[in-house]
Amino acid sequence: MKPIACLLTILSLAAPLVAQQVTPASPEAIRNWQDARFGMFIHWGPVALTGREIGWSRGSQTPIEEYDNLYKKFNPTKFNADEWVAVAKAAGMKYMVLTTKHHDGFCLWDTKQTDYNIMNTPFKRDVVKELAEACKKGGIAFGTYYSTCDWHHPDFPLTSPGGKTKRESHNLDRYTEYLKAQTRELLSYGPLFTLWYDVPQMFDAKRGAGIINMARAIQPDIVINNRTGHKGDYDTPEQRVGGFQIHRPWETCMTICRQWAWKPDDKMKSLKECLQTLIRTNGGGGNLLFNVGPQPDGLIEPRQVERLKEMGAWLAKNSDAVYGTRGGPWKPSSHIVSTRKGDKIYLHILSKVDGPVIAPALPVAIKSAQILNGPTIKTTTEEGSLSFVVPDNSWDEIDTIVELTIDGNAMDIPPLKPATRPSIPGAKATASTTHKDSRKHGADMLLDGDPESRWATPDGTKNAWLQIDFDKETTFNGITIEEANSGHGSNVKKFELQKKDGTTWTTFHRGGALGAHFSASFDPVTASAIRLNILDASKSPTISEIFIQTP
Ligand code: FHN
Repeated sequence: MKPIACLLTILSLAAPLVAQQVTPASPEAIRNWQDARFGMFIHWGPVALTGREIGWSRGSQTPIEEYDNLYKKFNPTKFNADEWVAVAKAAGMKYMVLTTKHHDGFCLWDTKQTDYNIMNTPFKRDVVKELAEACKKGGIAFGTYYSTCDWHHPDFPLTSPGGKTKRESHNLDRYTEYLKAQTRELLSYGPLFTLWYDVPQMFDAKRGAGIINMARAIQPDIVINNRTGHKGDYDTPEQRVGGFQIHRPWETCMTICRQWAWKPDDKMKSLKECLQTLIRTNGGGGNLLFNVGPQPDGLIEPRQVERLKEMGAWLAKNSDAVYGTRGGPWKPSSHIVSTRKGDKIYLHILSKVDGPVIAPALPVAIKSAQILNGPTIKTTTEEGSLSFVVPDNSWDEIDTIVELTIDGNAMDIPPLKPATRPSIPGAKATASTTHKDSRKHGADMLLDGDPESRWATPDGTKNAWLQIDFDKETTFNGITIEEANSGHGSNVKKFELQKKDGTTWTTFHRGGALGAHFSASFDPVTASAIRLNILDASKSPTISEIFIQTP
């Protein structure tokens, strides 16, 4: 091949890669974003008038015509940006991300790109402007959520319900210019803490890179998530605590209730669930973006305000173990996660341990140890294990924090295996089938408390059962099942949970997918044994841990 032809071939192969290249966020900007650890997500818009889900209810529970005219009645007269900021600060949140435009296309700011915006409602006020100013005044960072897909916009190729309906005529390039113009408008309310894009239907890495490069040309230190079509600066596991990851920033986004937008009488998480979600997220190396959905009158629901205040009160006492920390050095296990900064390591013990707490030994000397804000404690390191005893009156039902001061920088310690203990003490696990390497992938791996070990099945297995025999009749009202190798999805497609009644098996829960962190709560069940019956799977099922929750 002639040299020029060879060069042209190389350039043509390299071109797509070059087109996907973006100017990365500065290390300082990433560090600042990670130090914040905890932020408020807000899903809000005229859809609050219906109490149904933002975007998704358009064309499903609410006819499109009705949904798209809600804005004409939207008049949240009790909206007060300073009050929202005060709620976030009282929760201990360091940043706020507002849905400026969700999949339904409605814009919460005075955009010049479309009339479908807040200025053409009875409210006639620029919510984004007021919130950006209130955040600045209140000393917390402000970021904007902006839906990459837009099921309302005539140029976007997909529409409601659920973005599954194709539009006859569309123009993605023209829509991309619309998105970029609106991004420029949002950046004008800045400097923004982050640009949080979402659901990049039809957007590939090249198109996403164009958005990122444009935004970074305007605000060089803007931090952008992984939902423009390009991987951006940070990952965004959703409605679950992300896995241990310290080489790339990430943030779990999760609802305080069940729905993203406001829903009357929605089930709200307990304080323990809220705080342990934050602690497990930080222990894995991530931020938590915790969502509220304000009411149609502009108020954040009082019970949610109260729950957030309770989180803030806990954080005020334990801030050293959260803000500015990073995950590790121990990888998380079911009952212990760790955070670290400077010469401090914080062990977060999330459920009471009878007897000594045991973890893999640190590779550095421990200079001192204490219960955070409490008594000093004695640590022992021998035969590769660190152990210590927590005084009986020091246990905290949500998180008992032990602060270790070490000789050196905690960030220099490589990741350590998790501190494990049996997830259901005294129980025994068996299975209908096991991978050929049963020593490594036997059913007992389910109960060892080590998220890195797993029960596995032979390739091609579509159904199997797991049985857990308790050491005595046991009553429980919840179960957590951690499916391994499931990424952001699930290989399990259908399952049922059964309890042993004498010699018969009775089903007490049925489900579809499992995933990395499946959990279910139900009326108390009493049994001597339970079974997880996997009825269908797309790949040979493999489960790393099973836990039960007792009333
Ligand atoms: O469809 C949206 C959903 O409504 C919500 O905004 C979440 C928040 O991360 N993002 C999408 C689902 O992944």
